[in-house]
This record gives sequence, C-alpha cells and structure tokens, in this order.
Amino acid sequence: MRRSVARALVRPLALAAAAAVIPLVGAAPAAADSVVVGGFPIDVSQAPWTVALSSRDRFGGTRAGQFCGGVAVAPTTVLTAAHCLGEDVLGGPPNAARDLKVIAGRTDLLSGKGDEIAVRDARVNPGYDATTNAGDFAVLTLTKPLPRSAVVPMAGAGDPAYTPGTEALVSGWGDMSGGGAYARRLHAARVHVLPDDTCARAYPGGPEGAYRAGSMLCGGEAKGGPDACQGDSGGPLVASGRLIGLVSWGSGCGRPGNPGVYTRVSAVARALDVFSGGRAGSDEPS
Ligand code: 4AZ
Repeated sequence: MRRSVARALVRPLALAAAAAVIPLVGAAPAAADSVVVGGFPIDVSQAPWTVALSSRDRFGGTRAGQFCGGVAVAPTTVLTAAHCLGEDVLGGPPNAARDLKVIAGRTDLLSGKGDEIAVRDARVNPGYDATTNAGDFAVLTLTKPLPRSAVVPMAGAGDPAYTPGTEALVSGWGDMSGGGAYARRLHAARVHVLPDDTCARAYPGGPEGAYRAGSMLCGGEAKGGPDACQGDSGGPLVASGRLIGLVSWGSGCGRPGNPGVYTRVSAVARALDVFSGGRAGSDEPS
C-alpha cells in the first residue's frame, strides 16, 4: 500500500466533511488508534504563523474547507506538505484548484475571524518522493500579504533548535484522537525532538515511508502520547521561536515506538533556492 500517508491524511477528513462532493472510492477509514493525541487548545495568537489550507469546493463547508495545515514563513509565502497538494487530494494539479485558500488569524474554523487569502501559485517540491515521503513540502504564494507578526523564521542547518531533547510545539486542526475527531479550534501539542536513530529504527522502510535523516526530523515522546495526526499535515513544528519541521507522516498517532515524522526545515530552506532559481516561471506541473 504505497502512498498510504497522503490517503491517511485527506480521505478520512474528506469523509468527515459530509458535504464533500468527491466520491471517495476505496477510501479506508482512519486508523482507529486507542491513544488520545495529547494536545490542548490554543489561541491562534499563540502560534500566529499556523494557517489552515482550505478548499470548500473539495471538502465542503462544515470545517471551512480545512484539509491540511500550513505555516507562514514570509508575508506572502506559506509552506505546507507536498502530500497535501497531491492529485488524489485536490483532484488535479494544485494551480487548477480555483478556491484553494489559506485561512490565517483564526482559532475557530467556523468563526469567520481572521483572513481567507487566495493562493496565487502553488509549487510542489519536484524532488518529493511519495514512496519514502522525502522532500514532503510545497510552497504557496498568497495574493495578499499576512502581517509580519504572523511570520516565523526558518531554522537553518546547524541551528541548536534541531538538537534532540529540544522541546517543540506542533499546532493544527487535525485529528485529536486518531479516530477521526477533527478539531474545530486550533490545538497544539508539546513534543521533543528525538534522535534520528529512534525514527530510523521505527521506520526502516515500509508501506508508510522510510526515515531519511537528511530531509526528515523525528519528533514526539518515547512513551507515545502527544503527536500530530491526520489533518495537521503541512503545519508547523516550532522550537525556540524558529520553524524546524512541517507535519509529514508517521504510523498512526501518538503510539509508543512510532514517533511523528516532520519535514526538516533546513532541507526545505536549502531546496528553496534551487526551487525558485531553477523553476521560477516554469509552468510545468511538478
Ligand atoms: C497524516 O496522515 C499523518 N503521527 C500526519 C502525522 C502523523 C501521522 C499521519 C504523525 O497526515
């Protein structure tokens, strides 16, 4: 079952959105983990860079169209996961999704607060590997800037925030139970950066992916518990005030021995140069 991660993220969410118009042929129900993903509600002002990706056309209005997370790294630049923008998710190339929006400054998805900003351009990392999940990031350009105060700096390679043991906060509107209880209000969970070999052992290569220390980051708690889950994908993992990870994948949510895997932001920063330099103006689907 290749690509189970992208499926795991969006299909259950689409199922949860009763108004979803897509026929979910072959959709599997969310993994029924018994573990509660130990987060807590926060106000978006506590992590103002956290945005929701929304398409009401695709996911219906019951959760304002939310289907993934994202993070503002510049006033008009939002990072998210590549697997959030797959054809299986959006039904076509990302730039063809007419109502793809970023919702910023909103804690309660249904409150109407904050801003809904249309996406001008969506670029999926051309190096994304859906088998291992390596390079799971995409770059969205917004039609209107977010306030500077809503932007989080990216941690570069060698930043001490990547050191195992560092406490980090992951935020999103994803599943709170591992069983399909998607949050209406923004939640966060406190996790620790874990040593690469913890994830290398947990994920040597299997149906869900393979841990690649150069482009991924391991986070969670050895005992299980607090973790990101379906619907949080693309959202931020922040430590010491800097962005270190994007929610990417894992086996279930909050399970002991199965930490969360994040896209390593230092690898994104590195790729971004090549990306905008090499691909700017290209209309090729990636
Ligand atoms: C997902 O399917 C997903 N527990 C995201 C994060 C994690 C697992 C799955 C980490 O999008």
